[in-house]
Amino acid sequence: MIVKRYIVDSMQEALAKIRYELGNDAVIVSQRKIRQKGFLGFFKPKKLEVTAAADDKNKKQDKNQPSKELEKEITELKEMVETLVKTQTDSSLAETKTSKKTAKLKIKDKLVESDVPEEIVEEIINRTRNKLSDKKVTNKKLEVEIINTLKETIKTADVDNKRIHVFVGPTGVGKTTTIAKLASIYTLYKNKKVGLITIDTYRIGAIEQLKSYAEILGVPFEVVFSIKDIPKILENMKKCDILLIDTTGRNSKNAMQIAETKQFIEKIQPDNVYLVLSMTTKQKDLKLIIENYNALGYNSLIFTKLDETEIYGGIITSSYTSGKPISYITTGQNVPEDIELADPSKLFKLVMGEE
Ligand SMILES: Nc1nc2c(ncn2[C@@H]2O[C@H](COP(=O)(O)OP(=O)(O)OP(=O)(O)O)[C@@H](O)[C@H]2O)c(=O)[nH]1
Ligand SMILES: [Mg+2]
Repeated sequence: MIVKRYIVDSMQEALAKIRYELGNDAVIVSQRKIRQKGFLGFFKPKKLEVTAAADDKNKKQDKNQPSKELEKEITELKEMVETLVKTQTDSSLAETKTSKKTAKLKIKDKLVESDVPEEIVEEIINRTRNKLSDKKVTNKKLEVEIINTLKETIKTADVDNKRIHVFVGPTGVGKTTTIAKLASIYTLYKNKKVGLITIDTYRIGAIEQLKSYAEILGVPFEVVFSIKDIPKILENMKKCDILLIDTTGRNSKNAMQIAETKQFIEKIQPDNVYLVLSMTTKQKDLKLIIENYNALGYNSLIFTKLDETEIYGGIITSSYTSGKPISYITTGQNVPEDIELADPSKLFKLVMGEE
């Protein structure tokens, strides 16, 4: 049996020493606080005296050779420290990675502020990233490229040279008013012979609304009550340079209504189908409308009521979802003043809040 006394500052220190010198099986025989010796001992903090005992066989064979247990513990400790360091490095690496990825892309904030749905924003950013051959681009470069993607997304189309135009879209977005504006411009400023047709016999007053514009402009006007009337009506209007055809506003979620309008369009065989969308529509709904109206094979977009909002993210949402060009934008109820040919750079500035 070996008995040893340790004067230490703490129990922790004592245990470490005992374990090291006497082994794991050592037992503490006693402990007490003692005052340090010497003149100044009184003023110094008390020390701890610990007495421990261990069997001879447990005594370390060689003070300089750590015991098996200690060796094991040291290895375990080493491993723990290594894992700790690794986890810390990993997480700080991950942090830098994500912070790089999500690091304030100003353009992203702009799009989100403009109510562009999150999934569209992410798609635009990912599409841009994939386009870049160098995957380790700086945020600055990525921003520039995203702006390019956005600019590419906003396409415009001049469909003035086409003859038969059908206007489709949800209820109340401004289809009839837009037709009246365009009919006035073609007649009064472009010297074209316009014919107005409506297949909207659904809503009370719809016929009269377009008819009154036709009368003011002095242009031919026809109502399609049934699909079978179409060939005859088109024949009646064969001398017109441009035919503008109004349709009933449809709830895009009603597939039956969409299918009904589709039958008319198939019979008319227009050169261009405009999908008329209001900028005041929520962008999640715009996305849905665009997808549901796909069945009608529209070629270009008209955005109305830009005067009624200050958030123009719908331009991106609609262009991105449809992939179709924008032909006109309308900015008020006045016929014919409040309509403009779509200008991509102006539209982009609107989205960015720079216009
Ligand atoms: N502020 C504003 N109002 C508009 C604009 N375009 C149309 N409107 C108004 O929106 C309302 C509906 O217009 P309509 O042309 O009847 O809409 P519609 O799409 O033909 O409607 P339905 O035939 O019922 O589906 C009217 O009060 C128009 O004056 C625009 O650009 N800005
Ligand atoms: Mg209408």
